[in-house]
Amino acid sequence: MSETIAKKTILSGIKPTGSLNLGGYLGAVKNWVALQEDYNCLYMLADLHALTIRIDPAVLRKNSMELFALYIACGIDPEKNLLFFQSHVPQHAELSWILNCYTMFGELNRMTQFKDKSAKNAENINAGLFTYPVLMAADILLYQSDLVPVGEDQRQHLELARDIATRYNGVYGDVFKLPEGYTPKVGARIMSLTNPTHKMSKSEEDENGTVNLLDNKDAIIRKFKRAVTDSETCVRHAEGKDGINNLMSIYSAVTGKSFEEIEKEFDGRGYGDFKLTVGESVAECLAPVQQKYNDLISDKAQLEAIYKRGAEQAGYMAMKTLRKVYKKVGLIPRA
Ligand code: AQP
Repeated sequence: MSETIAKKTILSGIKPTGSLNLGGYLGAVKNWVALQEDYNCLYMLADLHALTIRIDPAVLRKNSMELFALYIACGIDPEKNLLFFQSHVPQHAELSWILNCYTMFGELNRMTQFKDKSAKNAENINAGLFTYPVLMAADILLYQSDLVPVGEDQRQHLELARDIATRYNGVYGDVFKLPEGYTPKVGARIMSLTNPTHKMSKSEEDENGTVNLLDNKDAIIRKFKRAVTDSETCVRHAEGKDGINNLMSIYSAVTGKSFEEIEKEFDGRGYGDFKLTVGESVAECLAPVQQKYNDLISDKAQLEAIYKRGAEQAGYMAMKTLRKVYKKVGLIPRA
């Protein structure tokens, strides 16, 4: 058996609902880079998922190309991984419909992310927001993925994907592999700099709370200088010190230093000093990513060649599963 066949398959993706920020980078993309040697990795750009919110078409196009180039600029090698746009592989939407018919209303109604997101978007609680986890199940099951890196907020969706697969397999035989969650060795949940009890999110309204990967050095340092801390002056990781804990997590993720080392380094030094150092180290960490991004984004032909090849190869894998699924439920095979 060749080495490639023995490797496990991992699938993940990010929605282009905004610019990639430090949360998505440290919490997801940076870990993906570390996986590319040991797994068959499929990294999609989850553009269909982005449509559950109203987004200006020009903004969506810009975000999508930017995010695709950033995947590569962050170190995801298109020669070692499959990189593609979800919307370029129509089997995602096709399988999603079939799986909708094997998902119960009550199951979707229990999804806490649906409740959270509909509370935030009371004027646009669309059916896509409700069935989002079914499309996510289709994304995962199409490629017979073994592992899916998921943050805490996606864990319930992964459980649902397993339940849907189990239900389908129970009727038709073992068509879908049951995916497991993958927890990265180093995981960081990055919080907003101005509201450190909330995660740093693409849709956050306060731009000072979010550090985007393409922010320039001055903007990065300015945002860190304004970061919310607490009334102590001691850099230590402790309950209730959400702002400092978050800054320590960020500093630890970009430098590799442990919390203990960080506490020692800043012993007796004030918060101003700490915030400036964190800002500078983040800017330093992002400089090569930005340099590579600038080279890539001006080479549209190269990007197009990469996503075209990605969609062809992903489509080939996806079709194998979809053909089986269609056949099992009794649809006439395509001539
Ligand atoms: N702040 C974060 N800390 C750690 N990990 C994060 N991720 C996102 N924000 C953080 C991880 O990035 C991956 C892709 O996320 P996504 O864009 O598909 O969905 P999301 O988690 O809903 O991201 P946002 O920024 O909050 O988007 P909006 O505002 O549009 O809903 C996931 O693996 C996620 O865990």
